[in-house]
Amino acid sequence: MYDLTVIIPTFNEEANIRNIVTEVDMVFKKAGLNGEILVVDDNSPDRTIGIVNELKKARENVNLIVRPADHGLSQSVSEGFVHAQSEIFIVIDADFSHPPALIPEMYHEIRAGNDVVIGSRYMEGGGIRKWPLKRRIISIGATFLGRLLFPDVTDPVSGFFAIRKDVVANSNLKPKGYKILLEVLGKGTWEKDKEIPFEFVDRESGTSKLKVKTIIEYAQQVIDITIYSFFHHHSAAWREWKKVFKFGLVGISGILVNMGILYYLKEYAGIYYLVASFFAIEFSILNNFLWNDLWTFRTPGDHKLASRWHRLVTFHIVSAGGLVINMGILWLLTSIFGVYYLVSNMVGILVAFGWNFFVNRRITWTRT
Ligand SMILES: Nc1nc2c(ncn2[C@@H]2O[C@H](COP(=O)(O)OP(=O)(O)O)[C@@H](O)[C@H]2O)c(=O)[nH]1
Ligand SMILES: [Mg+2]
Repeated sequence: MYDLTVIIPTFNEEANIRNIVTEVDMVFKKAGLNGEILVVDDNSPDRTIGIVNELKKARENVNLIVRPADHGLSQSVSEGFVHAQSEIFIVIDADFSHPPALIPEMYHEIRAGNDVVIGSRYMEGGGIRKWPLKRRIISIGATFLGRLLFPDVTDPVSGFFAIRKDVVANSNLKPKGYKILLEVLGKGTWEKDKEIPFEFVDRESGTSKLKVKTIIEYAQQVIDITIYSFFHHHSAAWREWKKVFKFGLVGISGILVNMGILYYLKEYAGIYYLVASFFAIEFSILNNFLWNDLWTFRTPGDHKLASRWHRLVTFHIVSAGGLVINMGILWLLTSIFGVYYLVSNMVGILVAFGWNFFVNRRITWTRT
């Protein structure tokens, strides 16, 4: 039994495979790790398979799976999960876009109790070198979509990550396309994650296999994970949905507070209704803040947040933005497009709700 398994998916990597295997093995030796290297190849027509077979002769910790059918990066990685001979898996590209030197740190973070450790390009200290604008835009779009499901993860589509075996052992991964990490986060069983920054470097040798089809498959995957989460309440995406529902309930309570205070101040205290409304709005914001702080976004233990005053101020600013969005849409749809004002207002409320939730989730109640 090995300490860990480094899974390397390959397709036509004859220019890189020897170097990456050698380097990973050197990292093992330096860190004193008894590691397995598992190459999962999609029956490459080039010399990849031959080279790995040669490497296997000299090193008994190198293994190879050749997949004759169901071609695909994610499928290959998840087949690697099934055949790996250890309890800790690390996935890394063959083309040196991911630094093997980080392998020991990822391994130790899993040993320290994290279920998932992600090499992140999008957190402080991370980055991307030598990527054309088109790739950057696609990646940012994919990351944005992925963050809707996992707002705490800065790089939910990274190809460089480590997991504990139990995370995927009983999950029914149906990966397609490129983004195996998103599938693991969506359908795996995990609580604690940690990200480590790294600088992604585009390949020097061989070619990328990203195609338009990949982008369409990715959108399907996001929808699939969303639907899956509705029926599997242990999933991390469901934890996120629960927050959306709670946020919505809190919003409704805020409407009641707003109406009640407006009515009271105007009818019983005789205050001019616009002045009364100002107080009603402020009280509803305070009401919502408290419920969201103590209930919706209550996080157990070690997830550090900004100070409560800080959160209160941010929440006010975001709420003000929501108000502007709501009124802006109401005005735009009604006065410019002639939509019935109650319909416009409904659209405005929904968009403002989306704004309030996501921005607060990402800024006010994000972990520091
Ligand atoms: N098994 C397998 N590996 C793949 C496939 N497509 C890409 N890879 C490997 O996955 C890693 C990342 O692929 P790459 O084309 O560099 O993607 P990019 O870095 O996003 O441009 C490399 O190690 C590839 O050899 C595939 O269909 N099957
Ligand atoms: Mg690459």
